[in-house]
Amino acid sequence: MTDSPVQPGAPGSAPAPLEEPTEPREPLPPKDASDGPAAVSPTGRPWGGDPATRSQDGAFLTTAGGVPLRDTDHSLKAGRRGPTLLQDHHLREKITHFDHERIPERVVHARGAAAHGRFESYGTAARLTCAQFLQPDVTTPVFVRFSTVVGSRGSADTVRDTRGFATKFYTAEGTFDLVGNNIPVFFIQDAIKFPDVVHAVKPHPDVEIPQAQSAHDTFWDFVSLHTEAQHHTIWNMSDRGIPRSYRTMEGFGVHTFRLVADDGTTSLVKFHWKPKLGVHSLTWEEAQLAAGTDPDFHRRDLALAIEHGAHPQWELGVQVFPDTEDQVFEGIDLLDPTKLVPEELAPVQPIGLLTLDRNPRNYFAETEQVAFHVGHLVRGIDVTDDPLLQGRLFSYLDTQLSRLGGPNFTQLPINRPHAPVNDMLRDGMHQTADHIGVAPYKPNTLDGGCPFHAGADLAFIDVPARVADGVKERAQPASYDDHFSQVRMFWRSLTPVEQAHTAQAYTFELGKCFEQAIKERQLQALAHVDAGLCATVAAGLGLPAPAPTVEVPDAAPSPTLSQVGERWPVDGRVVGLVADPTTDLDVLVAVRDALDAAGVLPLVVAPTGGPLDPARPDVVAQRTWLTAASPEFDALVLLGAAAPAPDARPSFDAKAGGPGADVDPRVVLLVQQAYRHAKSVAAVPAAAGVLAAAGVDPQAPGVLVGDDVSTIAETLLAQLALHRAWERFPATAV
Ligand code: HDE
Repeated sequence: MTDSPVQPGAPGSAPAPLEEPTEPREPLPPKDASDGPAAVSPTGRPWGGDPATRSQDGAFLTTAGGVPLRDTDHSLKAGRRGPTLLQDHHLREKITHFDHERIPERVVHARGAAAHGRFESYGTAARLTCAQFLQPDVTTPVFVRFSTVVGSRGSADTVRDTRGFATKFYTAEGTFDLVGNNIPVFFIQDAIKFPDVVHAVKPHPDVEIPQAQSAHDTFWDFVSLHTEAQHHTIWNMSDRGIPRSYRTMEGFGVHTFRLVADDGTTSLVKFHWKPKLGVHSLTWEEAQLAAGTDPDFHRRDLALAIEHGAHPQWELGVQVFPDTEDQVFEGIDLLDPTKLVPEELAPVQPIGLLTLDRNPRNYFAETEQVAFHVGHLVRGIDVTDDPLLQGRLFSYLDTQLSRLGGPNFTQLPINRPHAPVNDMLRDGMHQTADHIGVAPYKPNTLDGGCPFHAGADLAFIDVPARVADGVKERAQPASYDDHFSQVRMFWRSLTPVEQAHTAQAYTFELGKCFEQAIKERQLQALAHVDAGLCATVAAGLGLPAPAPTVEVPDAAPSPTLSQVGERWPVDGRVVGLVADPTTDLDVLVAVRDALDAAGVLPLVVAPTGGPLDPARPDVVAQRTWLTAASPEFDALVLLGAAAPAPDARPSFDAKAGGPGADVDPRVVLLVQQAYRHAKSVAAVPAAAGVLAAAGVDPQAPGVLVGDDVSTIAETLLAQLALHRAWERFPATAV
């Protein structure tokens, strides 16, 4: 025993206490830094580069062990034309590491994009919760990851799907994760159904198609049978399923949470993120085009906006409900995650501001390795008995074990709490901490009783909430049985044009199914939502519209659920300035400056790359007629006649033959699509022929012909604030 490193009572060690200490003592002295010696070259000069980040700014290539290398392009061979030697330790290290570069992608939400930022608390929630980060004037660093749900890591951004909106707050009291979606309700009421709904929406298991789509038999088979999914499904079929940008999405905590104030009083809340730029969507055709022309549409949009200083912002708000024993508000069961509470009944009260202002440095290290967990809660915020949330409390920890390879994922830099960590969790795969002390257990005397339990003023609060009386059973309350009233409420809250889009989405998705019985069953479900919706979809499918078989209680519409009708800031909107060699560059520059001053991003779209006029290096093409794609632009300004450029491809020529032949076919296509998607199009008189070739009615709402720069800028900005010229959509009455 004499060579044991720590001997109670030995000279130089802390005196051995006879009983378990009751007071915290001074912490143990820190060990020497285990970083190893400073990085120096064999010549004694520093290498440069940061050894901790292993970045690429060091002077020389080394092995993982830091040995400088002279050649990484040739294997070590027995003769120039001979076999490669097993001895080549550099080859083996390089290839072995490469072989293991991938980790399992997330089973859901595999494709994502993320950013760093800050959360500034207004302090308005201080009366509801003692959570430190929600007190007045507290700013907390955050990392937010947005995602699609269904597709795999390499799928497209603009598919019709729910979007994840997960926020990690690195608070001074520990990490709080708000792991939400852009849709306020969920497909299922009980976590035990999650594998079912996910298996149904994922590609068919035999041939693994379709990728990132719900438009197939297994999804509609499930949701038409499991009708509690109908509410979430109608949100997906509405324009909410195809957001314009992550920056223009709402976020929802979905479940009801419980807040605890300093005096112990509790309230029930639902969390909402409200984007400062408003809630906007793509059209279905835009979403499909973008999935082909730019599968990274949302990822790019977020990264570019942040890089250009258009930092997206969301207000965090709460709907607050009394913590009554039944946990029901205005007849709505707060523990049922398929129900929302209309904002007209419980307004969203703002409690803080989120700003995203920094892109990740390394996608894998941050966006891929970030691990969210609904059980990452802080003092003052607790969960409720929502059976979906209860199951999630298990799943998020469990999934990281296979995804990140063991239980030490909170030690990864992106997951590291910003609060001191004093746990007694030890060892395991990928352990990087060098724990000090000999007694990772409680009670102990050998580490002076450390770590001590925190006092009531510091510790996480498990609210002593009453557990409902009852027997142990696999069942749910009767209030969960209403699957249609809020679906109807959502449908009735939409404007006619939004209803038309939703009906088209159902028709498209069911039109992709093969089984007649599935289509008929979903039509039956729609009959319970609205007879008009059911009839429109049935007509599109060429099937009879069934009559409802159950009575669905009516719910008043909730106008806040519509995305149409308000004016929003235009920051970060993108306008294409379509120019050619005949364009008056002074007009172009004046329009560009006016838009730029309003926070809009004008991009010059020219026949080729480079300057339009060698004498004007201030006007350079950012897109060419070949690379421009209409989904990228929120509006167009046509600044020239767009005569066909020599590289216009024959296939385009053929399509645009006839009346438009004197306009470049790629420009015609760009304008046609923008017009069809109800975007604003302004044209100087010299470009009137482009409008004609594209079939644009110069009198249509959102179309302007003229050369007065301030009128062009003002009209465009006013239109952009509305998102689209909604009147241009053929809103067939449904
Ligand atoms: Fe998730 N979910 N989920 N989910 N979820 C995951 O965790 C799960 C649910 C949400 O950007 C997984 O780390 C179950 C609702 C987001 O990293 C996994 C149930 C809501 C993200 C998991 C749900 C969400 C996830 C996969 C039903 C909105 C991405 C990888 C009980 C409130 C987070 C991972 C990120 C990710 C399980 C339902 C949102 C498997 C069992 C409801 C935003 O643990």
